[in-house]
Amino acid sequence: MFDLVKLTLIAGDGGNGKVSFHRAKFITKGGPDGGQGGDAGSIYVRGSRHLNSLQHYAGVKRFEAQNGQHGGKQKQIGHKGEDLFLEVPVGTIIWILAENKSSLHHRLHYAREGNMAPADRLTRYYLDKPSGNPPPRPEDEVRLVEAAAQTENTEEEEFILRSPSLQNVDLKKVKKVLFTEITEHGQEVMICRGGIGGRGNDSFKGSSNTTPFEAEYGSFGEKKIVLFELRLLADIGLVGYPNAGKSTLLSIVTKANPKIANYPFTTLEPNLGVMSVGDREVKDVILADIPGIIEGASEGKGLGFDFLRHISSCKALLYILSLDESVIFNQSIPDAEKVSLLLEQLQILKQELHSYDAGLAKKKSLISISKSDLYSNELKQELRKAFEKQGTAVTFFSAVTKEGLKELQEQLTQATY
Ligand SMILES: Nc1nc2c(ncn2[C@@H]2O[C@H](COP(=O)(O)OP(=O)(O)OP(=O)(O)O)[C@@H](O)[C@H]2O)c(=O)[nH]1
Ligand SMILES: [Mg+2]
Repeated sequence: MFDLVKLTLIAGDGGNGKVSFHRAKFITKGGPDGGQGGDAGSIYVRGSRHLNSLQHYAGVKRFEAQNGQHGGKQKQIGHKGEDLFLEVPVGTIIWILAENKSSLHHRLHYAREGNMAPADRLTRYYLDKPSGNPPPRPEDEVRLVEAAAQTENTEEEEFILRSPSLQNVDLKKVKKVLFTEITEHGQEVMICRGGIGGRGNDSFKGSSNTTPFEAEYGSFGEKKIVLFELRLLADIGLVGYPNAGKSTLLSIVTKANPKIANYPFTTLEPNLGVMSVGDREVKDVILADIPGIIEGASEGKGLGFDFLRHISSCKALLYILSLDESVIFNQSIPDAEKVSLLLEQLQILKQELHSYDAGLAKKKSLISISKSDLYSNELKQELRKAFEKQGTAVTFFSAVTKEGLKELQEQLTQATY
């Protein structure tokens, strides 16, 4: 699944102002007439409901908007550079990994939407003879976001900063800054502002300076290295150990067709399914089946837990607890121990979620025990009591006998309100 891409976005630079003087037959000492440079193109991100992955960014990773053209003689203003629009699916979150000075400046001082500051003119004036080309503008630089904002960098950040290109940066080591979230179809956000055109020498004339050799460089456009992250927009996240029956549940209550098998970590990437419940008023509830979580997932065990971001915007979670058949049918393990194993499983799952994101662990949640066809009535009774004692109701369900499924579907629907 293509749900994470790193892109380099470069807005155009503003065109330089021109230094020139009016020349015509019989006029040898005309006034300054150097035109202003054109404003550059900006880069926008636009939400689209017709997209459901970031697949279309698999190839090209670098996007540039047009520069503004330089100003000309006879007060000619340079052409404006064209804007660039990047379409992303609704649900895309945009992070900044690195940026140039004008982006940093803009973000720190004016980063309120709808409150666009005039682009900074950090490298401003140049002096020139009317005939020649302006001296080359000083180089722009791109730095890592957090590192640029800090006064002291760690050794690691220093190392990254020194790297000539930031292309090979390990994303896990970079502190990223949230830029925006695209939540609606048609939503447009300017992500890299184009530079503005520099003024030509015509703008610098005055009573004390009738022959200004002074003009402005166009300002730098914003450059950013960004991360587009697509989060699935699901109502309910299914959370459980590997092999608990999460994908099986999804396949029964929705039309989704996930891979199901009798070994752990069958599911490697999240699956979505739509559950339509209700007789008169049908409500669609989107379920997200994710890979299994084990103790130590937060330390990278199993498949880790990066995929948890897909359920971070869910309205509720369904914990699916399960015991291995070899445990359930093992006569030498007393029921009391099986009970505590399941109680403990819930604690571990919650802990792992908590270490990913404290908010996630606090979400509204339902507790269920899968594969109820394998449990004796006595054991079920004891489990019910034990969970109730802890203040949690537990629902048993089975994909084999269909026990509890209707009840569970109703509870899940209710939980989305
Ligand atoms: N007896 C019984 N077996 C079940 C039930 N539900 C699922 N299973 C079996 O349990 C095994 C695991 O099912 P999955 O749905 O793949 O489990 P999962 O939680 O998605 O597993 P991972 O993707 O590895 O995390 C499969 O062999 C299923 O056939 C059930 O209600 N009763
Ligand atoms: Mg699965």
